[in-house]
Amino acid sequence: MTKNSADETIAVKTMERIHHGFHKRTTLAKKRVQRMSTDDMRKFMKNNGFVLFTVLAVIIGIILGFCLREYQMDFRQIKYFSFPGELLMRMLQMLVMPLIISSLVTGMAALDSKASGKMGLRAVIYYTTTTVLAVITGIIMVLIIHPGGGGKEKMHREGKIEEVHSADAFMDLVRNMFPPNLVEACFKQFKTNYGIRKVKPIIAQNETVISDSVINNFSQAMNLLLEVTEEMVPIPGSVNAVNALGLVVFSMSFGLVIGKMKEDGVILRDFFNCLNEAIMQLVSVIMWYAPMGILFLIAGKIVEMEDMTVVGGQLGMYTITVIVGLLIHALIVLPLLYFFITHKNPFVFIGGLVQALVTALGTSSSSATLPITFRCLEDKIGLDKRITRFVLPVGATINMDGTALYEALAAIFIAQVNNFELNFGQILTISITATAASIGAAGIPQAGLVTMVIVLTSVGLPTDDITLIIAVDWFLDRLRTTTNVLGDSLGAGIVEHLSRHELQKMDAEAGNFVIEENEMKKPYQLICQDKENEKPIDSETKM
Ligand code: 7O9
Repeated sequence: MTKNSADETIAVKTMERIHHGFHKRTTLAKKRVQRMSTDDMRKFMKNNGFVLFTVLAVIIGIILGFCLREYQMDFRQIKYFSFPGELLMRMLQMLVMPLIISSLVTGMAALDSKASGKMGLRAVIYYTTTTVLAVITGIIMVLIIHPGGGGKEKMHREGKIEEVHSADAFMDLVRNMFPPNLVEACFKQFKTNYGIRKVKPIIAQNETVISDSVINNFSQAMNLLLEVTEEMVPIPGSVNAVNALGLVVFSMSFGLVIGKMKEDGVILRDFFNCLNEAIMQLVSVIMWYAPMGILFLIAGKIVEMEDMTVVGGQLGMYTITVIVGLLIHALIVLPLLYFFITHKNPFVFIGGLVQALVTALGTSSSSATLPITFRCLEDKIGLDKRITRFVLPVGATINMDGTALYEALAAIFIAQVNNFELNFGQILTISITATAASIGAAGIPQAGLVTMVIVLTSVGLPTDDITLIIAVDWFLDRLRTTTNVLGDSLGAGIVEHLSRHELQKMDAEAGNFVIEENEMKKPYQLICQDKENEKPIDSETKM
């Protein structure tokens, strides 16, 4: 065969292949339209059936919990009863670490440093804006409703408060950003403890004086020895908890470097990409168990809770204030922000998130909910994976709108029960510390109460009064967590919208022409929503 005829054959074959591909795609498209009613209805039912299960689980859980309270189970029985819920928590937590590492590494590696810088900046602006808005909402609510009017004498107290030095907590946060041992970072966080050190009085340190005193005046020497005082000193320690902040910092830097290495980094990029896909498949399996787990988590908590008669008067009003504040932030402020930026219906978005929100309610941990949040955002809402992989873990670590709202509100409530008049400067201080505390919470060991102590000490409020609100904390934590998860997810939606041009540019550069195949993989809601999204492709194929 001559070179020319060989070229012709190749050209003809290529044409045939292109034609065949085109034909196949059009046939598939036609079939898709035909099957629309049956297939998509089935898919629709499948998706919504799942959501229905989850919501039903919450309702059944609440009813079952209240019914079983009558039987006054003992501690052992309650633990047995909560076992299926505990299993769900363990399964979710099992996936969190490989999930955040692999998603951050691939998420960062998929973006060049300029794009990731821009997106990172957008995410950070969103996080700070929404956190500040949350704090303002909380403060306005507590000032309007004024739940702490009647003093604290008659209020119920619960728990004990440990003393914390703000400077030490801040230094722990920075230390935790750089774990000296990555393996240890998976299960330990650095925490400053306090030890007692004996301090001699200055005069006693002078040898000659003390020996003279011993010789000359025995009782004077005894007095000097008795003057030895004790001092609290910081000593290094640790607590058993995942050092999320350290892992996040490491994974992001690692991903950025892999991205920079271009061809040389392909093996690692593929490895982490594959790891991420595999973990996400495990998440799909666990999602089938989630409704069952959530049912028992909620029922177990209701059976276990103390008698709620203590939640009368002021504590009841306080609870209502927090609920109203969180609802305003979650259902008005955040959706409005989403609407103004993206011009899309925020409630369609929230509708796709129901499972993640319910899981947050059941687990009261936004990090444990992270696997489900990923699934909802990528599969149901159809956000670009380059965005979710990068924005969600960072959001779960530093963006806690509900927590910020709660801490500012609680601090002012404690001021109110103490009849402590706060001036504008003090309210500003509370806002700033509450924002900072919510951003740093994941890096501060045993954050829950510690961050609250920091906020209170910043304006000189008595930290002991945290014991007044502990009785309702388990319940409000669940609502805060739900708000946190919603904030992170809407943030991912907003960052995706704002970054759409960069994403499209990256797609064009990567020469990706597989729009249709990807479109076909998307579930029902996504196809409907994508018309307004104008998002060309799914990132999966490019990585
Ligand atoms: C609420 F995303 C991960 F996986 F990287 C990640 C892992 C762990 C992110 C964060 C954490 C973490 O430890 N977070 C953390 C959050 C630690 C201590 C306190 C809090 C605050 O938690 C919220 C609250 O109490 O208001 C809430 N329960 O969002 O989980």
